[in-house]
Amino acid sequence: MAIPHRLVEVRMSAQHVMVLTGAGVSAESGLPTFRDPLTGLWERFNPQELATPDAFRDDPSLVWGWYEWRRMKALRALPNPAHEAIRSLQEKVRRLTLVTQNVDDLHERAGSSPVHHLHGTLAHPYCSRCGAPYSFPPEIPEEPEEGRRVAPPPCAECAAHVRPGVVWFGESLPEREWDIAERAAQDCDVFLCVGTSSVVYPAASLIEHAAANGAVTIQVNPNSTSWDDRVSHDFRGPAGVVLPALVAGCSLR
Ligand code: BJW
Ligand code: ZN
Repeated sequence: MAIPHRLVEVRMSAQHVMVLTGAGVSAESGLPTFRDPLTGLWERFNPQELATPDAFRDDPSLVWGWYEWRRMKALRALPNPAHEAIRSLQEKVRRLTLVTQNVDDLHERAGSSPVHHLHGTLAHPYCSRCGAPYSFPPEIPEEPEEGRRVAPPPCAECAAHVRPGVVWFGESLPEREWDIAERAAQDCDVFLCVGTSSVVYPAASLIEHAAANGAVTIQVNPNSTSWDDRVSHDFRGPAGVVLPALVAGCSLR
């Protein structure tokens, strides 16, 4: 893919690149997105029944089983060329802040560090009553069938249900991660937005802040979003193809 010369210059002079990723960055690893027509999770599952605190209170085994199914899928998935390209960009630019809405650990497994998870992670569940962290047993269980109920484990401290370590609708984002993301959006001179529909707030406000502060904004997505006409550069294609091309030949510092 041909990358415009002007964009190469932008990267050469960048002091601080912020990367925000969404489910689309893991799509080519075989993990379904939420809102893609036909393949998105919300085509087959109702978010109100799975991704809210009320849903967990009403049917903890349904919700825990669904997240176990997703955790097993993520454990068996491998980072793809998009994750690798972001890792390699981190090595090439002066400063890079990587913020993800994803709950998988594919950025970490591609070698990126640190990774700021705005919506938590599948790896760190905690007690729904006292907040005590829960550690999964080391052995990887069989992948449960889609939609199968699995009882959540009891908390070792208070015996209440352990819940997935993710951020549901109506819940606050982790304060420290959100602070880092907000500050990076104010400070960055290049904002790279990859594989997100940019509809879930407050994460979707980050590109707004970066653009308002004069950052060059770049979107990588095979489909249209409300940002198509507002970004400085819109790359319409899969992240696993576009990002390696974007990062190739970029030698900075
Ligand atoms: C590819 C590709 C390829 C495909 N390559 N790309 C302001 C206005 C309106 C509403 C609100 C607002 N502020 C807050 C709200 C409410 C709510 C919200 O935003 N609702 C909107 C949906 C309207 N937000 C919240 O509730 C948040 N909390 C909050 O604001 O707290 C304060 C508060 C407290 C009390 C009351 C009110 C406010 C929390 C949001 C938590 C989101 N949680 C989820 C589930 C997490 C756990 C889990 O994984 O199950 O997070 S929802 C789901 O959406 C998940 C994702 O991280 C998130 C974003 O989705 P993402 O990543 O963008 O995925 P998709 O599927 O939408 O898009 C994928 C994209 O990839 C597509 O564009 C494809 O085209 C593309 N793609 N293949 C590149 N190969
Ligand atoms: Zn507890």
